[in-house]
Amino acid sequence: VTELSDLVLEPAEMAELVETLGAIGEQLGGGLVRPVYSSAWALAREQLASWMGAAGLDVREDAVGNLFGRLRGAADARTILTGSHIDTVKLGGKFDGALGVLSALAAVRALAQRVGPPRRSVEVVALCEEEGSRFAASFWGTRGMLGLIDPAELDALRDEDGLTIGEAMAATGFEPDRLAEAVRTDLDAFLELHIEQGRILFDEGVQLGIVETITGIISQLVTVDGQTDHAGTTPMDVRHDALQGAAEMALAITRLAEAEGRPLVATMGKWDVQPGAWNIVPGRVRFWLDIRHPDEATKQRFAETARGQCREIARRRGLRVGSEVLQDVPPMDMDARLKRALAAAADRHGFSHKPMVSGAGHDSQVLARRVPTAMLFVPSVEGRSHSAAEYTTPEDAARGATTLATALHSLAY
Ligand code: HGY
Ligand code: MN
Ligand code: MN
Repeated sequence: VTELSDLVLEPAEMAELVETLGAIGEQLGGGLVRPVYSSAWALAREQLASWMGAAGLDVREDAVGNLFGRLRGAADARTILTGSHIDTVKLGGKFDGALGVLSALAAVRALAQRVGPPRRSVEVVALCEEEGSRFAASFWGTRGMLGLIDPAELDALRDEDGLTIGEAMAATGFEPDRLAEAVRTDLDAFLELHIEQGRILFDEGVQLGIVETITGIISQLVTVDGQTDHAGTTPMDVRHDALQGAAEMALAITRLAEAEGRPLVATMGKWDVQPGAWNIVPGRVRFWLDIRHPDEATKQRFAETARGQCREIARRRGLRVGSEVLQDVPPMDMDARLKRALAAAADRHGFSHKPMVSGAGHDSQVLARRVPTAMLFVPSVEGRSHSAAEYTTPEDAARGATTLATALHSLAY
């Protein structure tokens, strides 16, 4: 019989895993750069594969670069999958994605070594790409598993050096034309542990979050075209300054979001100003607009209103404006049975928990389209994330991994 203590993971073990993996891709000034199909990404996967192998799991990678460690069950055919993404944002932290992969590894390793073979197979996954930080791919690994990658993306998605995602795959040993082989139809459940990336659990002193709904995200690339002119000789009233127009649009969108109120958020974190000379009136400005809301209709309505404001400002300033939708994922509810399994697991250890909405996007919101899915949050100190300041204490990480191990045990044995 399984003792509850068999399912307990210790803080020291989690800290060791996080620091070892977190060193791969870490920059001298702090922060991680570990985009998909990069050398740091390949090294991180090698480290994970070696841990998985040492734990006695069957190690496999698929056509897009997702890495799996399988604990084979007596009834082997179907799979309970658990994990998260291994890629990071530019100068990200050591926990976003990684802690979900490492908690899955630690949990399944504990089950393998302390409990023995499960009835139903359990698999750890390091999803190859979630962040869209190198290519505007977003959820590339998950979309590969669900057959949601359009082959046209292989030649269309380019990184800042102009390399296509297909070329980057080939350069890392993956064959783009074997994409379809990544599709899986054997998944019965997906559990993703993730840092909260907000500060609700931290502020309220609650130990775990059980996600009800993951917010919807629409990302658009807004292009404003005006006219380059001499900065010194062109009077303000005759300019067609793309930057002034784009700046007015950014302010208008911000005011719209403030008027809409929580939980809507709008962010314009990435800008490109051309030709980018201090003494030339900018002719073309592009900004990436990220809009999120847990209600689909509200999300779409806000995006449309924002587009209308941009058109109005462009007209008034004699500019042209266009927007291209880069990703548009709907909000997604998590699976009731799996949420109950997570809550019951937390209760068995006396860990406090609360239901939450995720303001961050996650692979789970895509996998949930085809597979019953649930997410477990652990606290982020001061809610910091997408930053080198991202931190989760070893004690909180251990509670998360222990809860995951306990929930997996209730599902697979
Ligand atoms: O942007 C997000 O919410 C996620 O970290 N990709
Ligand atoms: Mn992230
Ligand atoms: Mn993440």
